[in-house]
Amino acid sequence: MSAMVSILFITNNEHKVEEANRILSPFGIRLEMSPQKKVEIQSDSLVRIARYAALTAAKKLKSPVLVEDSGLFIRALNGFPGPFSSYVQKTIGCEGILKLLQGREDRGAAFRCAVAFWSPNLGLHTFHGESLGRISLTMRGHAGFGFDPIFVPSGEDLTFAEMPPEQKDLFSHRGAAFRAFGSWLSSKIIAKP
Ligand code: ITT
Repeated sequence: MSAMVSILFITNNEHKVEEANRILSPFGIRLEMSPQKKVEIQSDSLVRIARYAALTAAKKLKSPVLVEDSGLFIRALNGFPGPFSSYVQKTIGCEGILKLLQGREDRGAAFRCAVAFWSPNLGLHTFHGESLGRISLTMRGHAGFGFDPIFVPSGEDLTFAEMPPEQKDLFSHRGAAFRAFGSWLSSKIIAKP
C-alpha cells in the first residue's frame, strides 16, 4: 500500500481514533481525525449507518474516507442501546444501564463495530467486529471510554476499563473490525485523488 496516502476518519470521538490507530499501526496505516458532522440514518444496522455516512462524506470530500459505527447490545434489553449507544451514554450513562439491569439474571451483551471505507479506486467496503461478554454488577476501572467500565469480555474477569489498552484491543469489537480492514487494505494500492 502507498504509505503516503492519508485516510480521513470522520468522527468526533477521539477515543475511537486513538484505538483505531493503535490497531492499524502494525499494518502501516494511519488515520487522520476529521471531526465533522456525519449524516446518520435511523437504522438498527450499524453497517447500514456506517456505509451511508461514508458515502455521503466521500461525495463531499472526494478523498479516501472511513466511518466507524459501534454500539453495545444488551440481550435482556432486546439489544438496547445498540445504535443509540452514544446518546444513551451521554444521558443515562453506565449507572443508568446498571439500574436497568437490576435484578436481571441474564447479563449477556455484545459490543459491535462496523467500519465503512471508501476510496476513489477501491470503492466502498465494510468490515465488522464483535466482542461477546457480559455486563458487570458494578462499574470497575478508569481506562478507555463509554461503556468500558461495565463490559467484561467472555472468559475474562476484568472489565475493558480495567485492562491495559492493548489487551482491550485483543478482545474488542474495534480490534476485530480494524484488523480485518488493515489486512485487507495492506494488500491494495490506494490511488491518489
Ligand atoms: P462518532 O459518531 O462521531 O464517530 P460516537 O461516539 O457518537 O462518535 P457512535 O455513534 O458509533 O460514535 O456511538 C458509539 C457509542 O457506543 C460510543 O459513544 C460509546 O458510548 C459506545 N461504545 C462504542 N465502542 C465502545 C468501546 O470500545 N468502549 C466503550 N463504549 C463504546
